[in-house]
Amino acid sequence: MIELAIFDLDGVIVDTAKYHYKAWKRLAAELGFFFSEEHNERLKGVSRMRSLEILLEVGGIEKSPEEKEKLAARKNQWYVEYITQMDESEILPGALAFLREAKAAGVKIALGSASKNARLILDRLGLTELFDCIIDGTVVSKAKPDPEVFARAAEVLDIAPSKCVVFEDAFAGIEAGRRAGMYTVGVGDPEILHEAHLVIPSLNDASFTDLCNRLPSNP
Ligand code: B16
Ligand code: MG
Repeated sequence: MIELAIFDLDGVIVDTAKYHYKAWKRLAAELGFFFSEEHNERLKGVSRMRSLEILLEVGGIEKSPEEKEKLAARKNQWYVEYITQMDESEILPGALAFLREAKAAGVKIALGSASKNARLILDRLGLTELFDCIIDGTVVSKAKPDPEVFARAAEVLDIAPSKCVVFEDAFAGIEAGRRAGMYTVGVGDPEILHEAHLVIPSLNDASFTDLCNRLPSNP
């Protein structure tokens, strides 16, 4: 019986990847090279600093740790400007109904995101109140596929990992959920998310109760 549903943010509830891309592309342009959408795929679910390192690798550029901090801060300043303009209309189709259904089923809801801007995004989307617990990049030190972000949510709400289900769009996130000893539902491409217990294309038209009934008897 599931008692806690943990949701990744970017790619599951909202598509902030386009704003991350806009800001990273702008930074690459300042550094004198083009950063393609294909390159950007490698940044999904990855921490801010690791994302910058990948970007610099693509551009064949080396920077000192101090310069990297400055560049990451610069990118984040633009990114925050973009996401501050967001509103409820950017919640991905079906996500709100799905969250409400889970809540109505008596299940606790947590956020498990790598983003340090997660609270700002949830506020802009008007979703903060729905969450019983928010674990984001400001409180965890180890990035997915480390299970820390999901394990922490279960710990805070005092729920056994075997009673938790994680909703994730990134391969590393599914691995993190499995390593935490939880059920995992991949949201997106089944070829990428094949390690998940179940995969759905999006939260649109999905039923939380139905998905829970389809999970195996042990995670
Ligand atoms: P920030 P998630 C992740 O969010 C994004 O997928 C990833 O592209 C981003 O680099 C990371 O958050 C850190 O974001 O720069 O805002 O701290 O998918 O874990 O919700
Ligand atoms: Mg994600």
